[in-house]
Amino acid sequence: MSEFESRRLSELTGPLQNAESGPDGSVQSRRVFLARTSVLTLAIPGVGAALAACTPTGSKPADTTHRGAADTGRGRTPGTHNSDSRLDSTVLEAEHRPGTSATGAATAAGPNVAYHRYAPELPPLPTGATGATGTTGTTQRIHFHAREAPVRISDDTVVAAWTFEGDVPGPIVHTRVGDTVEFTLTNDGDIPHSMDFHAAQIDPKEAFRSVVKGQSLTFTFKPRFAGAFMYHCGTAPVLMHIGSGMFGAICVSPREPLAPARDYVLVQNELYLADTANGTRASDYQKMLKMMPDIVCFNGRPNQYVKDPIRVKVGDRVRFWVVSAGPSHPCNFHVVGEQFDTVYLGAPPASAIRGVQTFTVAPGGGMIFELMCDIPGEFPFVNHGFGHGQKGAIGLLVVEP
Ligand SMILES: [Cu+2]
Repeated sequence: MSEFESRRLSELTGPLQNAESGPDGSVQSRRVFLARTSVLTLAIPGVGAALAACTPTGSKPADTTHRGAADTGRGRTPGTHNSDSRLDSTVLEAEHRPGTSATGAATAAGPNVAYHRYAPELPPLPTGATGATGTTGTTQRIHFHAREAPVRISDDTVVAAWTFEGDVPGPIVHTRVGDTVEFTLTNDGDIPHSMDFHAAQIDPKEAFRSVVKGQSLTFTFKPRFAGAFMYHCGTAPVLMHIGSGMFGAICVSPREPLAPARDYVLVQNELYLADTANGTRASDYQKMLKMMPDIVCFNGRPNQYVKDPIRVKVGDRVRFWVVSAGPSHPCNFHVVGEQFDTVYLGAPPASAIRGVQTFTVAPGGGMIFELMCDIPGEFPFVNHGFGHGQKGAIGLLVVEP
């Protein structure tokens, strides 16, 4: 970043951080909040470019022969503008509390939403089936709907979430190096959303651009490297969209299978909560900026694997695919009473290190941790940054005889 850009960014972040409260503590002008947010996103390299690509002049014809090419035509009304950050003002102009995720669909019927445990098991690689969400040969077709919906994260808390497929995190995607992922996003939400796969090497201006309500976007890519990767909505402000639930894991296996193991996916995220009128909690953008989360958890729910542990047997190898979705904090992954015999710093099977107690997964990153369950017992897996562990980033691995 140049000195000019650096100075520009600091000029912009200052006012934004102070934009939330008026003299009486109420939220200040929605327009002021929005304007500053929009300008900030334009100042961030990549995000600004992505926004520019959302204009008609930024669109390019589809090139479906190129690896990672985006299909700009499917489901898209010709001439329709894609999102820019100004459209995110929907968040601020509706009847709900400004600067939160409390869009209408995200809060409707919130108190009546049922709790469910997020299944942490890595789904098997798709095999040969065909269909809307199946595979054809080595092509896996995936269709996600962006949807604003209430999600119960505990007995007493329902969050007005922005989701992929109605849950937080979104579905676990499992693919393989060199296979093709053909991904379609349809936006059923009120505000623009998008998809950014960290496992893809692709032109983000095309593939990761925002999609407005009722429209779809399709792109394809072939993962080059194995590993645990994050996916997330990249619509501005990205902080708000990740912080409101639009993230998940895409696990890429190497061509040569890894050693047999019990594979589990843990996506750590933070929640920054505000109250709404009907008791549903909403994600609070100003709290996100201050990076002081109310909850830090694995797979969207605090302490869910303490209440309902992950269970394996003595002799099992356990492989954790750990993704740190943030939006802002890392996961310092540790299993109490155990040691990782293998941690892959990069793509497995290369870059393995041995005999590890704790390793930090950066926000927006993912790593694979393996251990052998030689003895029975209850082994807590935690974010060993215990301010986060205390807020819900803890679970139990129960090793049965
Ligand atoms: Cu979004």
